[in-house]
Amino acid sequence: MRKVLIANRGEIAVRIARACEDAGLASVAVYADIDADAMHVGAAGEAFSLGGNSPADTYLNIPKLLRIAEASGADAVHPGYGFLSENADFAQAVLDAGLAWIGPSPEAIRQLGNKITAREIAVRAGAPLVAGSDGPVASAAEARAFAEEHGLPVAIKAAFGGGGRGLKVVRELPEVEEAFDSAVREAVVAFGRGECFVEQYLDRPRHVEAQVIADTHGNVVVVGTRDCSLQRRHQKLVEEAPAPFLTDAQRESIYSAAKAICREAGYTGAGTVEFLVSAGGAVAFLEVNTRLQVEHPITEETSGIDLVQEQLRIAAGLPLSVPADPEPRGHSFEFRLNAEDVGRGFLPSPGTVAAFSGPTGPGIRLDTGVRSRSVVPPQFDSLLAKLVVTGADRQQAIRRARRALAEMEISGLATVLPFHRAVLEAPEFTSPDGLGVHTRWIETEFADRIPGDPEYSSVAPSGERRTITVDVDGKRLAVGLPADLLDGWARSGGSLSGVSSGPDGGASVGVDASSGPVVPESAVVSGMAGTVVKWLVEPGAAVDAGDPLVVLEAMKMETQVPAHRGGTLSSVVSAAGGVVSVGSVLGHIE
Ligand code: MV4
Repeated sequence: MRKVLIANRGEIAVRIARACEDAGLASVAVYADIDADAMHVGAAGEAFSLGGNSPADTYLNIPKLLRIAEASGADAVHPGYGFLSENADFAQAVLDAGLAWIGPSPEAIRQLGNKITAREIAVRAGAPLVAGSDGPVASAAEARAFAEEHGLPVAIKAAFGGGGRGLKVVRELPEVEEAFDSAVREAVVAFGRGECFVEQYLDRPRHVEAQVIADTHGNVVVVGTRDCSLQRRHQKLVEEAPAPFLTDAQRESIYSAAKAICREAGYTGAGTVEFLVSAGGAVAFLEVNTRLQVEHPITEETSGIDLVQEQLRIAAGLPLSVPADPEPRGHSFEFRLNAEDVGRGFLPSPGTVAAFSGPTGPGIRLDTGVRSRSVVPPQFDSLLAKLVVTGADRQQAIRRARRALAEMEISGLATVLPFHRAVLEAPEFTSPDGLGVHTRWIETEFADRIPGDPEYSSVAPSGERRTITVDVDGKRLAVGLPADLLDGWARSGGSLSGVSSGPDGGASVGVDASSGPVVPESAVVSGMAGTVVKWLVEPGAAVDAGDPLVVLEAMKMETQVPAHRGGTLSSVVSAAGGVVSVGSVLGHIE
């Protein structure tokens, strides 16, 4: 192996180019037109244009990548993460072209990429698992039978799901049918295959994963654990290593299951075995990611092992440079620096980075794909850089992270920096006595503590104000608020036309028509832009507040809109197939 083609962009392409240089290997970058001046292009020894700007024309285009590999004289391909990294056909095409593939075998990618066969491997390996269906379920009736036998809640999952697509949680038996149909529809739209399976659902778990490396000589090493519970809508935001507050028995179970699964799958390369740790402490295998992950640096910092170097060694047929599972040393956090506007529901905010200036000093590592004046195009991932902070223990790392995030400066576009600074003030996260966060914590308990970025957020006022009425302890008050604030709330999933009051008589909000658009109390308002898939209720039917009314689809994910109040569905304004935007009236409940 002498020259590596890097089939990726951004910070991970820079990271791989550095590893090649450190290993004495030449490297080749590829770039979309818009990335011609991007940082990853200069980081590699040479660079070739892909031509075009869509993902399909560039970093996902297998023929173009193979042609550039040949033209450049590359003898190996590193796919990074995302794009083609878990595409078994690409891995096979690379091997068929006589090149080394820096990743697991196409067969291992295929077996573990299908969550049904991955589960079968985990069963054979003796890994801890929640109860699940034996292979795919053929019908909603089979899914219902599973729920009747094992109890609720259950998760209906697409075999080829990912990023939350094709995942439906069922808490009441009558919901099984619609959830099953929805999971199958989503999976067909997103992956072209609708197979689904069913599992017992664990509520509020932590997400703990094991980093493994395996060579072609039969050596498998667990390099460490990570806790990745701080996610929003299946996008990780903060990760830490090693996973804190695990008992010895939990850690032992994760290490031995991760190794047994890799051996059973004939796995080689770097990979991640994911587990859920339930509130009660039970460990359950979830899935295997057959790639280098975004959060690999925190494991590198707490193990002293360069995971990309190990990937290069494994692909070259060398044994691991690591004799045994290393003991973790110190504690690391990773903060993903995404160009997203926290105040607008984490809306991607492409543009140009005006200034980019990172912290320095003890315990700081900044893996970046951008610098001052870099262009952040809208068609690719919004991850700009990763701030990795390490301390001797978790508390020192937290104090260092506060300091590092205060020093970090990114201007010109909105980033998630205000979110990270707020997380480090949350006692559930920083407490030395235990981890009070779980995989849905950001969207639930933390949701109303997420600040906007005053410089970029939608709350930068348009000047328009709207009056809403609220009940406070049963007393009706009129409150004038910036219209942008109410719109932002609607965008993040709230309903403009009304929120039901809690049993304790909490505030109920309705829009009064004193200024701005008039939305009658009867209106079911869309909190998102998307397409109407189907109505779950016929016009004329009685509904209770909270009943699921209509299914919307956006970005290949389905969402149910609940009734904002009880009454009769008097009319449907947006029928199935209709395209709606934020604030569109879907129908009326009289
Ligand atoms: C689960 C689960 C609870 N119980 N399976 C979400 C993505 C998909 N790949 C698997 N996911 C989950 N599967 C059972 N049996 C909870 C989740 C889940 C989740 C998992 C990891 C990290 C974040 C998550 C957020 C919501 C749900």
